[in-house]
Amino acid sequence: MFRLDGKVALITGSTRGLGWAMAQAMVGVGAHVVVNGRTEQAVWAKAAELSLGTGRSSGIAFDVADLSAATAAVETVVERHGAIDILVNNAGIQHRSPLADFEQHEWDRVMGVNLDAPFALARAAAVHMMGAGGGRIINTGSVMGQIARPTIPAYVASKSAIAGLTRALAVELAPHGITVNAIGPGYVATEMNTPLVNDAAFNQMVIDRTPAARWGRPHEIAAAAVFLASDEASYVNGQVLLVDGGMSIAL
Ligand code: GCO
Repeated sequence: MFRLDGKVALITGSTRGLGWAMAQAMVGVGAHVVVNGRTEQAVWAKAAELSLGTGRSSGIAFDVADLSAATAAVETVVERHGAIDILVNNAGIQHRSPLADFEQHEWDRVMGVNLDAPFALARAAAVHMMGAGGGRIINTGSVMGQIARPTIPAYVASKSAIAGLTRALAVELAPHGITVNAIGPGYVATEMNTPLVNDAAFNQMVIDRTPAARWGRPHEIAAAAVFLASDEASYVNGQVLLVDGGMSIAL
């Protein structure tokens, strides 16, 4: 169960953090993973590391915010590997600022990466998945698609919209054997959150507000991605699978 043998998976933002954990997990259960990041150097270094012993990894460098490059990259993946069976829209950014100081261009930048790119990539991948008779689209959402905190309006809005986009694509693509779901990580100790982990008061707040009383681990998010990508999740459609240690359901 939960094998991905023979599947081609494109994971955006997979040179580090949650994406890298997902890449390792999916290669570990048989997938060929196409690593993505913005720079050739990082992409090929991680692809080479991932290929060790399996040969089941390659790379493609593009900035997801460049929607034409992102769309073209999907075509390149299909040309190179014959298919795109799994798309993980994982690349995401954060911007934290009190509302009065929150610049419009920062809002636009977050929405571009976190929402516009997942839409464009899903649209491009779905065409090929429909032709192949099925596929998996997994969006990295967030617990912040369900709850919120001050100073991160663009991130909360983008992740809330990802939940809606996931449902919209799920209903349209399900008849084609394509499932579309999202993963909603809670507070995970990734590079994006280093400032929070290093802030003693914030760190304690996370521990106090999380029933599991700890930060999440990247491999715990990756396991959810493997499940949603697997044949065993063929009847899961339009869901946000929260992996948050219980934070979203606790007072
Ligand atoms: C923050 C954090 C959060 C979480 C994210 C996990 O600034 O509060 O970045 O947004 O890390 O929600 O999905």
